[in-house]
Amino acid sequence: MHRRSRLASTSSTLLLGLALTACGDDGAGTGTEGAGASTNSPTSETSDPTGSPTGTSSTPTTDGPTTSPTTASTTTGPSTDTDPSDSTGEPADCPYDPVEGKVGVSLELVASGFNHALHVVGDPIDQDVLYVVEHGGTIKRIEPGVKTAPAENWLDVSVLGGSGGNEQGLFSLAFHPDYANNGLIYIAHTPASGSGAVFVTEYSVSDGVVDTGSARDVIGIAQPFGNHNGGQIEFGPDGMLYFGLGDGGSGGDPCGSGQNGDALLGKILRIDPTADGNPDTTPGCPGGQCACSGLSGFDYTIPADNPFVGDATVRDEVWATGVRNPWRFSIDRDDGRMFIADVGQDAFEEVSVAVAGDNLGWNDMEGFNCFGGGCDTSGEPGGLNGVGQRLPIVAYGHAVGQSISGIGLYKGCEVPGWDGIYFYGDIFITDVFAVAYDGSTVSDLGSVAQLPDNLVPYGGGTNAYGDVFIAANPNPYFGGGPGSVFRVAPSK
Ligand SMILES: [Ca+2]
Ligand SMILES: [Ca+2]
Ligand SMILES: [Ca+2]
Repeated sequence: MHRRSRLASTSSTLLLGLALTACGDDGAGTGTEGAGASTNSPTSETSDPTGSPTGTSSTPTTDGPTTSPTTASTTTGPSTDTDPSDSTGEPADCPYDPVEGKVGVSLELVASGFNHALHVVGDPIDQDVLYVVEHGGTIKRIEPGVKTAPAENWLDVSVLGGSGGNEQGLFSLAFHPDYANNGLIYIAHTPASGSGAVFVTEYSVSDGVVDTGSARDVIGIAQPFGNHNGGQIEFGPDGMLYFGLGDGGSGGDPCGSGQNGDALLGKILRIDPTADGNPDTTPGCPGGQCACSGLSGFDYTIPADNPFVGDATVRDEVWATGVRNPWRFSIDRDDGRMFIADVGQDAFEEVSVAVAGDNLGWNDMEGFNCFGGGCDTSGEPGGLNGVGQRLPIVAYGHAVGQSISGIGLYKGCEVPGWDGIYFYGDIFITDVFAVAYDGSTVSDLGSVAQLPDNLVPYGGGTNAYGDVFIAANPNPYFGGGPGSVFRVAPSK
């Protein structure tokens, strides 16, 4: 397969493109050739994906090539927190002295000692408090200034999400938009059996304590294979809950989920988790190797303005179709666009920016290329191809990385010039990449920082201030050792 160059244009007049500089020397031996400080990486030449894993690809996976990350250009800084929290849930005044103009990235260590950190979420009320989701089913509450993961768990659902496989367990946490009043939180996880489905479960919190007896499964979707569980949940600025689901697993989407409108697998869903009194069921899978039974006993509300309401060919819960394994995504809190880091098969990893009703192409396409059979490769990055499928804004081949992992969309007050920059990485390399997309022009900023100590990004998240945090773990995933959380900060 010939990889056509699909490098995005970078306008020198773009605020976003100018406002961030790559920081640190992306030296030799990173396995990220071409992924340095240029404006067109990691979409560097990747037509020779030698070293890519054989067989099915999954994420997180441990069968990728050994990488040799470089040392980091990382600074650790003091806690930047003041105490601007209020009781309204509204973002407080900026706790930082804003930095104007062109500024590089440093990775500020927040806290260490986590057991496979995957997701970082800010407390909507106590805005200087972070919650760190750990893969095995625990969530740690991190008070300002705390540098080591506390032994105490804020929530322990390890009994729910069996983590015997590297794609099973607890995936993400979301606070209800009206959390200050209703105390509701949501988690996404696999069931106690470890695989076979992905669930979103609601809990109520009072006086900061989770009532584990309040658990209510909002929605669950059966999976024919153990991998590609997706698992990101996040509320959008519209107050709705977005839920990313992988294609059901194995490799190559053998069940055809991505382009099957009757399936909820291979989709981004949009629901109101509030029960409306009408019971809901979710579909099973086709037969054969793709056999799985539908699930029932849920009650959520399908928003009347969902893009496929009224379209009998796609289920009403669906917001976007054609994703493979949207392990991490971030919603733009200003306009509702979704930046999706969609894990590729054996050739390309991609970032796409979706709006309601989009078809993101899988499994007709992998990145900008056809997967398996024919497809339409016309169109510009971020735009539509000739059959109406949304193309990525950036993609990179498996000579760069093997499994993309989204980190977060910057909306912070500290560096106004970074507004709208999406940070992402790959679980096989230490790089932190950055890209922005204003709806017409892609600003591919390439590698802007390196994680220290051979840590790699498994995910991240944001807080009420719009800061971006990185959940980093040792590479390889099961090689042992604790993970850390970093804040994306301006270099001093
Ligand atoms: Ca219902
Ligand atoms: Ca429909
Ligand atoms: Ca795609």
